[in-house]
Amino acid sequence: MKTIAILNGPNLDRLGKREPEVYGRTTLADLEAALRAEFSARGTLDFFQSNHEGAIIDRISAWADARISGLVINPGGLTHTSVALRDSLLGSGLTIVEVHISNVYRREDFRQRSLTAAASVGVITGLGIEGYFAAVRYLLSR
Ligand code: DHK
Repeated sequence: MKTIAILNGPNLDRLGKREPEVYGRTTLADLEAALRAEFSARGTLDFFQSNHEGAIIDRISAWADARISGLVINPGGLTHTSVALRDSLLGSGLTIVEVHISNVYRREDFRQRSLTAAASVGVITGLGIEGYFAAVRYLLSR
């Protein structure tokens, strides 16, 4: 069975409460339950959320060592700022899909640069939580 990791970065623990007009009303717990319901027959899903850059990088290293089949990452604000996260992703050797709930190209200029996207095979932005489903589906089908 393939293992797909789903990693959410800073502030995504507040999904459903945080700016619902931008990020929707689904909580992270509900999203994770819905992903499990959809995909658990086809693969093992391993979820992680942290507001701490170092904890995120440590987890990526562990997944890299475990040679999991794929990683879905929404790096939150670290997308636009973190060289360390970019280096971690590039060095992991993992197959990665970057997801953004909102369409970052319709928002502030600073959101239109992703330092992390170069580590991924593709980026999904603006499809709401559906982006996570599309990303997992893609990684399971490879
Ligand atoms: C989530 C965040 O927390 C922001 O910092 C990004 C992304 C966009 C999202 O759309 O999921 O800029």
